[in-house]
Amino acid sequence: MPSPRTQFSLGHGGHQSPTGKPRKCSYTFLVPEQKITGPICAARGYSTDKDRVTRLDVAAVRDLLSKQRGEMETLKLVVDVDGNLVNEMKLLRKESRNMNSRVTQLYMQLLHEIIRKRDNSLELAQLETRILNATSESLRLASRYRELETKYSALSAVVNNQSVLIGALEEQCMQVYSRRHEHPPMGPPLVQVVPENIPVNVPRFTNEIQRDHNQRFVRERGSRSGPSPTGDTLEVQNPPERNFSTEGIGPFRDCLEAQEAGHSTSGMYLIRPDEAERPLQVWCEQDIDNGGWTVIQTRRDGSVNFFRNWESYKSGFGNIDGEYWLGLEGIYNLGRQGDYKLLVELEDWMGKKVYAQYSSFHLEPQSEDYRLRLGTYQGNAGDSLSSHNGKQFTTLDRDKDAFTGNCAHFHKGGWWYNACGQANLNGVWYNGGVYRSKFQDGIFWADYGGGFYSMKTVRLMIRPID
Ligand SMILES: [Ca+2]
Repeated sequence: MPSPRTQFSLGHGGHQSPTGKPRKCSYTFLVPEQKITGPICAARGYSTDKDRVTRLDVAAVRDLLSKQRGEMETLKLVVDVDGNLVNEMKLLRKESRNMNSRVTQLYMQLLHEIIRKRDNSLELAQLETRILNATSESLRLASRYRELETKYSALSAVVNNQSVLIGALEEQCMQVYSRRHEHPPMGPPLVQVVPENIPVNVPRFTNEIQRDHNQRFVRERGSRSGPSPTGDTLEVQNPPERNFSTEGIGPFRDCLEAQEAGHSTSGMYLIRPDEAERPLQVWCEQDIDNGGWTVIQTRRDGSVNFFRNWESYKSGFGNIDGEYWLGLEGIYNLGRQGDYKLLVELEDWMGKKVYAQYSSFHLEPQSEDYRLRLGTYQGNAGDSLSSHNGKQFTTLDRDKDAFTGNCAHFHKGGWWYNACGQANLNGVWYNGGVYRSKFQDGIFWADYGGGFYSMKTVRLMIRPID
């Protein structure tokens, strides 16, 4: 770039200096600075031509461009339409695929359903078969049960007959070996009641009997003669043990009065009936059937011997919190002070309890041998006591029954025997229910279990009529 003033220097030869040497001249041109306002072009002529062509071209190209643009638009539209079609196609394809898979799914479902239905129908058929089998099985069991019932009846009859036979044979043996000339006593007819209710258990023949009297009874059984009717092998000569004490709450007229006085728990109470000479200890049952029940007899474990004489049965014996007999005089005194009803509670060896209730109950005085007076029966144990209604009390040493012999001897207890009885609740306590004995001497209630089924527990209780 030149400075604002460009210097041009020109050399001039030929001149020489006075010193003999050629002289040199120099010129300096000052050129004013020229202002350049436009572009400096190196080849201006050619550019001008080119510029003119380009404008035409530009117009043409613009035309072309706009045409092409229009075509592009058209194409774009076409492309758009095509794109939409493609998309639609894609969607349709997708839908078709979905439909296919749905159809497959439905087909599988249908197959599954068909299989399931087939399974169901198979199961149904199996169930039907099973029901048919069960029905035939139950029919078979029912007929088997009937057979067993028949067998049971037959066996009961056999047991009864065999007992009679054994008795007869024993008597014959006794005649032969003891050379006794008098006829031995024949037993009373056996109870032949086929009870409506048979305690369900495995019949178990047992000779286990009352605990504290096992020895004696075994000995008696060993001799095969039974206890003598005179009872000299029993406790007749001994005063009966009795642990009745004067302890207890009371005295009240009876257990209902005790209950009404606010004593609502079952237990030992002291009572003194109106005409009684002395108070008596009793067990009051305040829990069942509204309470107020005076228990006059209990059997439950064979701990007390009930094969006793008249005096024992008159005055009572046993343990109030165990087995006991209140005493005929006491029961008589209770019964004469009001109107009483009687409840007999029986429990079999399966633990099932049944009841017999009599609408009224009292005893006649000793001068009438404590004759039993009963009202009408209701309950689920069966009525095995009404046949004893109006009968006097019989013990080993006081025969007031209708039988030629002494029923107390055969049934081994004291009771209002007829000839002899449908009930023997003061008999021998046998363990296990069904027992084997020469006579029907167990604690039986003929309408519940028959004559050779001994109850597990028994309670006789009385309560004033509401
Ligand atoms: Ca008699």
